[in-house]
Amino acid sequence: MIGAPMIKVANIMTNCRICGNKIDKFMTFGRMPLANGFLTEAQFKDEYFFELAPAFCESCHTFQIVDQPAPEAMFHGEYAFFSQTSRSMAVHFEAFAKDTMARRLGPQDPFVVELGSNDGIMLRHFAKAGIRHLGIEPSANVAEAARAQGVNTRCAFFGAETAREIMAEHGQADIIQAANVMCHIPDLKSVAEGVALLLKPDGLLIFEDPYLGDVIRKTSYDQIYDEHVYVFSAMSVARIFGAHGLELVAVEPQKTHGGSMRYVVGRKGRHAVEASVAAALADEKALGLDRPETYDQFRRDCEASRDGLMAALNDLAAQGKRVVGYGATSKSTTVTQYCGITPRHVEFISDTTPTKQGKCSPGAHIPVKPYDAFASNYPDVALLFAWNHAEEIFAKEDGFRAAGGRWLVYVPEVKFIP
Ligand code: DWN
Repeated sequence: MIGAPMIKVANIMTNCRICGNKIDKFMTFGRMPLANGFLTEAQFKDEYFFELAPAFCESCHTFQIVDQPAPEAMFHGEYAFFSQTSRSMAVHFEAFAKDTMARRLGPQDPFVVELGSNDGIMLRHFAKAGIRHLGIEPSANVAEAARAQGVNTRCAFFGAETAREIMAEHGQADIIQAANVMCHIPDLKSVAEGVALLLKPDGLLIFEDPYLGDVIRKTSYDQIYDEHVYVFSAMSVARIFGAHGLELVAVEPQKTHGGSMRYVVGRKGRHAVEASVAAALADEKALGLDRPETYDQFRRDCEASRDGLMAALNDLAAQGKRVVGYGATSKSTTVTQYCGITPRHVEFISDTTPTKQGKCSPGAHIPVKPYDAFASNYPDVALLFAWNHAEEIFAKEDGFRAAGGRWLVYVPEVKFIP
């Protein structure tokens, strides 16, 4: 655990966080460190581990991890992830902000709140347009980065209490947005309560997160890690917010993070429910997201993916090939730890985030180096941990391919490119 108080408490759930039904893990990814717990050698001895094991609630169909480290252990003053490290995500968030402004925002002095506003990557567009806004961000360092760009930011976790404080200061919100945030919050009841308080009568909550349908279809098991306590579906979102007088009124699939879903939620009966909701629910039923057999199959798919990736990496090691990881993602912690990838397989991981460089990856302790280390001495193979940014990365890495380099990917299947 880096830069945070030594909180070793994990929240082990035997009951669903949403409906209270009994839950049990359907598989385990084993002993896991914090996904963003990049560390120095001196910190190896104090490294925090927990068991990463997902469960599916047979009653409300919410996919969740059983054991989660305390939020303060994961989100703190030295949080390693900054949204602005990917150009395509910056483009995506600008489009998200502009779509909200064009289609969802009323004309009269609207007020927009963003939960988990990170470094202000989305809210800065509202700030630029002169729209009243407030970001709620629990990690002090990223909140500061947002303020430096003129984005009003409060350093806090969001819940009913914070909602009351915001209302007292600014009034109710027209829009509450969140991107890749809701799935991080264990106490969603408090968030839904806060949303129900803070939203104007015709206001909307619009949020997006990695989509369970894509995780199951693509075996992208690396979306499961400490920070992602939930992986949502339309089924689970309808149920979670439905219990608080709110209703799912639209869903919009997104390409980001290997397949995400944007959910639009309003007060019950205040908005027409779009056809996209019924279509998504039918699609999820057809995919079996409400059936335990689907998750048994997912476990087998994860094992096959792990075996395929390790066969490829062991083969490369036996041939004496140089393999370098590309992107020290949070997701890669699940992959390295579950599969058993070590510095013997992957020499180092190249990453453009200064706070990760010079440290080692959590658990596997693979050194993280600046991009120059990759570009100045291309390896034989680059293991694409940042597979969700493949389009952006492939477009700028012609030189690596021209030098004979190959990509190794594992989502949706283990394969070499070209
Ligand atoms: O939900 C979450 C998502 C949105 O972001 C968080 N819990 C944490 C984080 O997850 P992640 O670390 O898996 O996200 P990314 O966007 O897949 O991380 C990409 C990593 O790769 C960053 O560390 C930056 C790096 N990178 C790079 O070195 N070169 C990225 C690109 C595009 C590049 O060209």
